Amino acid sequence: MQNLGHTRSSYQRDHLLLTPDTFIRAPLPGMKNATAIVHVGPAAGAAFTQYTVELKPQGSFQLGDHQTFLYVLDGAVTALGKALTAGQYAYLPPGAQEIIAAEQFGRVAVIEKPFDGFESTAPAAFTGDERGTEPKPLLGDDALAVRALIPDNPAFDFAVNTLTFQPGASLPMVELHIMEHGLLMLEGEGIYRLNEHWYPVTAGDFIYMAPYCPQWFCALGKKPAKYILYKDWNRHPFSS
Ligand code: UGY
Ligand code: MN
Repeated sequence: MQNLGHTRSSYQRDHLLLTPDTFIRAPLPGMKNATAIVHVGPAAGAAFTQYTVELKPQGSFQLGDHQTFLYVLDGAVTALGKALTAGQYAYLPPGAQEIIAAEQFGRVAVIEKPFDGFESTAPAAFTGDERGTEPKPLLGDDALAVRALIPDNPAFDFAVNTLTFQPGASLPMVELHIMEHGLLMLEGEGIYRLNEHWYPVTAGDFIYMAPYCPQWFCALGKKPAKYILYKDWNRHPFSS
């Protein structure tokens, strides 16, 4: 734990890198035998919230008022009456009041976003399995596979994708866009460029990118690098 004051974590005007050595665990209201690592929220300027929940045996937590996306990282949890294991996920509309529970243990990535879609009501709840989603090459690059976990439907006001980079693969360009991102590194390692900083990143790290943060990634090492990525989507720029 003692790193003589050194960490890769960094908080800048338009991005945030949080590495596991700086994670602080605290339960959120309604959590039982569970704790949360809050990665980002309005306090850092984000229009969404992302946290990781760690559940012990008989652990549970209740969803808040906003629409929620859950992605199981480890273990097993029950949501919408289904047992979900690593790589499986669920979407819940606002006000679902769902209780997510683990019999043994679970680790879940949670994204919450106030609904701001084209339609007046949010889409219905659903569950899915990443293994059942079709990998699509990004801009024709077979070394970079994108899996969309949220249906391509304008009723949704955000997207969650996983991106898997073969060693040496990179984003085809430095991206600079109005959408913000929450990113959790799931596997492997690489270099993330965020604005004028180049960070070595590895599995377990979290990144927040504010609107217009210049961004680029290249996978290093001998194994693929993979991350799960939130972005606001299908929204007019006048939306809050
Ligand atoms: O979809 C995206 O904006 C994505 N390619 N960005 C990223 O990976 N930083
Ligand atoms: Mn992007």
